[in-house]
Amino acid sequence: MRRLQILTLAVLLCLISVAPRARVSARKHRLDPATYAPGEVIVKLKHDASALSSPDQSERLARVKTLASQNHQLVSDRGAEPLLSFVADNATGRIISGRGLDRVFVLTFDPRTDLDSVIEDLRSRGDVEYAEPNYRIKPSIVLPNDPDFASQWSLLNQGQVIGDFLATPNADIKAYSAWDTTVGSSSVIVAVSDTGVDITHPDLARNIYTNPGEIPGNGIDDDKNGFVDDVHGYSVGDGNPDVSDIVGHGTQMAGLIAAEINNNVGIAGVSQSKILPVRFFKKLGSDIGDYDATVADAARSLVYAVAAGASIINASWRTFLAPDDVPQESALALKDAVSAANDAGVLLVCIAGNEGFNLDYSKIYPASYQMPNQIVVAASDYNDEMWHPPFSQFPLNSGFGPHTVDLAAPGVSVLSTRARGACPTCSTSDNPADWYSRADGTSVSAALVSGVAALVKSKYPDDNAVLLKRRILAGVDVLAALSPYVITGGRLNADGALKAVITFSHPELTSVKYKGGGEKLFLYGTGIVKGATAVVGRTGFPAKAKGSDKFLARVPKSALPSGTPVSIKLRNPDGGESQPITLTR
Ligand SMILES: [Ca+2]
Ligand SMILES: [Ca+2]
Ligand SMILES: [Ca+2]
Repeated sequence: MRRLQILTLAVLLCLISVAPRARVSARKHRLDPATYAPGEVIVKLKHDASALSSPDQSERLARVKTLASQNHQLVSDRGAEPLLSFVADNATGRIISGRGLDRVFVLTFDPRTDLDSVIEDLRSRGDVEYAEPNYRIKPSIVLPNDPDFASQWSLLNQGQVIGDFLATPNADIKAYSAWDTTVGSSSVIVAVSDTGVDITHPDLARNIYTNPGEIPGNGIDDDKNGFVDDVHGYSVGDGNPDVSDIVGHGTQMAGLIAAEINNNVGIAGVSQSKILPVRFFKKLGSDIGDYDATVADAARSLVYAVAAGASIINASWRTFLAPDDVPQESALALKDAVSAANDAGVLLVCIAGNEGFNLDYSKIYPASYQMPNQIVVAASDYNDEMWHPPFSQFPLNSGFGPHTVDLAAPGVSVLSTRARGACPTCSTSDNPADWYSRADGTSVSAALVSGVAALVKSKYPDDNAVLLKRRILAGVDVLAALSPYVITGGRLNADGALKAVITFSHPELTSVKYKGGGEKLFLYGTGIVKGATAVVGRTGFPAKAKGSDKFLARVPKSALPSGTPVSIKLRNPDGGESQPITLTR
């Protein structure tokens, strides 16, 4: 995909012409250059922008370049790229266009350019919906310490000694009890949006997702989803199917979620479900520390995961921004991608971060979008207290937020799989005993929540993100030590989530009618309440009441391609969904 874009760009180089013009920035807070990719700006055009009026992608791109380079010098080799290639007539394309991600472009300016002034300039244009730096993303890495096979206290805590400390019995997620109900279904896909996964690790290999429609290594996008040879996931940052772990972080997440149980090797993950590796961190140089990722890459990873059919996405990373520097709304392309996941009913498990921020006041992304499909996780320790430095409760290591962070889950000294090879936290040993390590942090906590979400989805295959989240939150063990810090006041409990009794509505959709001229979708049914969403294919549109049993959603033609049957259902805010009706325009 990327190669094609570059070819297209090469053809267009002649179009860059205008010289840079210096401008003085009036912004009070200048951006910290360490927080974004040098010279890169993400811009989203309005849907009626003149640059988008051509149906031809090359022509559109040329016009975007012209627009962007009016006052500033774009770099010549990759001056403007679409965030995601527009493939209108497949499922991926409709997910992309559903939230306008086909109108988002990554612009690369000369690195000496004053980006504050570029952004100010772009924001002043009538055609621009938003413009911002391409912020960097960091995985919440905590270096592992020595492996110890004695126990996985997070799953079953019997009061064992952990390092120099004594654990509290039952400060665990009750995985052993939960496994009496289910050990997880292989039809549930959990995307690990991360640094890659060691897919041949002996404790992971059999729980890695295989794309049934893709023939490996033939250079052809056999299943026509827009990604060539994506058999075991994809590397969306580098634009190739190599998902090997370049940092070691994603492999830890994968093991926590779904390491193989009862195989006489290593550890047990929470759920025997399928891991979909979606690498968005890019290798920048030959040094093992040379890797990076941006908001653009992270947004691509979420779209890929949704299109590939994941029902849960583990997002154990956050924007690099220090909360004091963060404007109220930022990383907006990532927000669009989270919206796309929300539309599709895909659960996004997010971290509260490892810096002790109170997210009620400090913004970190994606956690701070606070959308219905997001669950935000803090780290607790083996005594069921918030993760804190040794011998002192303050300040906390774990992020928290009594109004913004949903629950805590074990995140201290938790054993998981370790990637093999050359990467910052990889093992180079030939001894399989070294292919495990302990890790700390909210990344770990989020992965355990993703594992529990997979268990719940295994028991309730029809659950969407909202229902999965409600069961997980209803199932927590409420603990006095956690109550001041998280919304539920509790720690993850797998057994509790499986057994939680929740009530939700059962809206009924009786018929649908599309009036193409005005792009109006009328929905008729009962039990539909205020705030309902019309889910068309995998994109959501607000459904407004027009009388007692009639609802109206404004749905563009692109969501209902002529001659293609599309499933339409209604989703109430409590997560209750109607049966779908298939409509062909
Ligand atoms: Ca493919
Ligand atoms: Ca292929
Ligand atoms: Ca195992």
